[in-house]
Amino acid sequence: MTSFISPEVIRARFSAVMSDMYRDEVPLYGDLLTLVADVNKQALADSPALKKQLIATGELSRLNLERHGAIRLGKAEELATMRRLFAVMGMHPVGYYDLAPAGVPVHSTAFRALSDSALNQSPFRVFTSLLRLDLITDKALREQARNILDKRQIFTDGALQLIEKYETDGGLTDAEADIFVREAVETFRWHDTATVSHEMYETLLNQHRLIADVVAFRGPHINHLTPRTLDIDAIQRGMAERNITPKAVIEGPPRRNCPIFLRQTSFKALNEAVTFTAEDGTSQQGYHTARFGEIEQRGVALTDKGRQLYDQLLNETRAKVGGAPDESNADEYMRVLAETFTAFPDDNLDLYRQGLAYFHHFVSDKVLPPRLENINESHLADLIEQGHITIEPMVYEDFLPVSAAGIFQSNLGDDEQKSYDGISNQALFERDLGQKVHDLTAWYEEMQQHSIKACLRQLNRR
Ligand code: OOG
Ligand code: NI
Repeated sequence: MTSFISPEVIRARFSAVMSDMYRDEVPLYGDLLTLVADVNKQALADSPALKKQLIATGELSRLNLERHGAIRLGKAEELATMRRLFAVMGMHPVGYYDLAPAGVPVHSTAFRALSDSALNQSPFRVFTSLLRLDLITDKALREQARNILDKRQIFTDGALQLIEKYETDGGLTDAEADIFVREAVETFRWHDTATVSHEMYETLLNQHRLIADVVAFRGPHINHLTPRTLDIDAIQRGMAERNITPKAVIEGPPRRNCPIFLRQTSFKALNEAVTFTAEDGTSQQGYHTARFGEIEQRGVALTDKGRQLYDQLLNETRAKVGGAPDESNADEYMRVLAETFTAFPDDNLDLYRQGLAYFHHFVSDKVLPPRLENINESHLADLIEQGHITIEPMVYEDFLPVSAAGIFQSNLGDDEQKSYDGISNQALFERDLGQKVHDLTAWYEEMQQHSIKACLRQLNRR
């Protein structure tokens, strides 16, 4: 019998190969990794409690492997095939993000592993956007863009064959997995030649920079690869010291004792030389800005109730400073943000009791077992109160639409703040994708229930 290699191993290999490729292509990314490794080491040395937490949840061993990337696709078939490609690596679509209201003509999902143990083996994830050509107002240009995209094939024959093999056989052998990784990574590579003329590029650019980024190239080059830090404020300072200019504000919530959701910063996109090809076949030199650097700090996943409070406080902050933050009001924004978020409880037990965040549950080995028959969920609050069960934050594995829009915007140029009114269309996205996305909140809810049930079973056995 042939033995197959686990999707977790394929994903880990792919993530390492992708990281090496991106380091070769964007040397600044290598500098960021060094900075992040230094800051993380320091943060762990400074806080034994944080280290203990990350050991309990299994996150410590994955910390230095942790990355997310982002790509932007041009057509429905690309999205459907991308789903199949990621499935080979055990990555599945979670969540629907509509970026149109924030002025970015895409809708997106994130491909990632689904189980706790799979995530801890390799947390690699990819924020994947599909361009919404329907939001191009100029009908002739929309057709032109569609024709250009129709002609491209972003996957290699080798990758397509192995995806099919995986689907029919139910797995890949070790040797096949190596070939698959080599072939799959080709899709994400940077190309310094465009598929269109410089004139066409400019026309696309004038509709939206993002449209040019997708339509003018042969494939969906990975546009950033984001390592995870334990202290993003230290990173923001460290970037400035190394003469890497960070974006004006850190996206997401302010600094807190109990980090929530996701805080992200980035440095501006690189201006890269590109060769364009005119209609008559002659080549023209030009530039394109697409790729940038990003770093993130992850905190606890919030419940719907927590997310509502988060959105409310973020909106209040924006209203107080008069809109989305930029270079001119960065300090003011960060100050108002911190002040406004004092309304968000900043203690794990408070977050838990008020149902604002999700937690892992563990049976404590320090406290004698409770004298109770038939322990069930109604005892949970008391068990936690008395220390029989301890809780640790469940890390947020996903993305935030407002932050994502902020990251897109800061790298596209500040001139593009318009918003699209087109209807958000998850059903259309899922039709193009070829399946429904996993519901984001339901996923955390299920994980938390799973951890509670496991604890109760363990207590009842004693
Ligand atoms: C994706 C931006 C979203 C994040 O971390 O929120 C993202 C893109 O620029 O293509 O990666
Ligand atoms: Ni990102």
